[in-house]
Amino acid sequence: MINAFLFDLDGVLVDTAGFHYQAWRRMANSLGFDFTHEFNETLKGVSRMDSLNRILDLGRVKLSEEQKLILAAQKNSWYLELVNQMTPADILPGVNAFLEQTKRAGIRTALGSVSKNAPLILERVGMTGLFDAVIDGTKITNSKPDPEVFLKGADELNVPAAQCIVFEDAVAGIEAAKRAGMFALGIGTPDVLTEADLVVPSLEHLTVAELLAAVDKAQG
Ligand code: G16
Ligand code: MG
Repeated sequence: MINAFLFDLDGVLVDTAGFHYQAWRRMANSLGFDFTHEFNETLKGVSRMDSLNRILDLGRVKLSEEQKLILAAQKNSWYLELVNQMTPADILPGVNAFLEQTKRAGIRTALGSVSKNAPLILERVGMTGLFDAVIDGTKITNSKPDPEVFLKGADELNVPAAQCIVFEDAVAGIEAAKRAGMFALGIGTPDVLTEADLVVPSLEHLTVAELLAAVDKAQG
């Protein structure tokens, strides 16, 4: 029995995953190195400072904590230049229809994002107030793959973990969902999201009824 859907933000509801990639690459380039799309996959769902540390390790750049904070702020301001241009047209295909079906089915919803910018993004795309609970980077101490963000979401909704489906585009997010004891729906490709219970390319060609039927079948 499924009673709640927990949605990741970046890469599931809106395409800010591409904005993070652009801004981090701009920062790496300014330090004299670059990174690939494959490496970027390992950053998705990972907090700002953890992402920065991983990128600096890759480029073999050693900096003081103070210099790191300056770089993280620079990356965030480049990222926000892109976010501030967002409009409701930036909601990914199929998302609005899927959320309407979710409401009609009486399923509770939460946002589960480690981004500190999540409230701003929701506002830019006109989604503020749409979720029954919002867990963002200001409410958690551990970033994905730690399950904290999804456990807090389920807790605020008062729904047991086993009755939740997590919607995720990130390897770290799928791991967080599984560690939380939830069904993990991957948005992307099965070769990247290998630990997901089910993977679809986007929400565009999936209905709530189809998803619930697939979960029923998977759970026997
Ligand atoms: C997102 C992104 C990550 C980003 C993190 C922190 O997580 O996937 O790439 O580093 O948030 O974002 P910010 O710098 O805006 O606080 P999620 O959980 O929404 O996928
Ligand atoms: Mg994501």
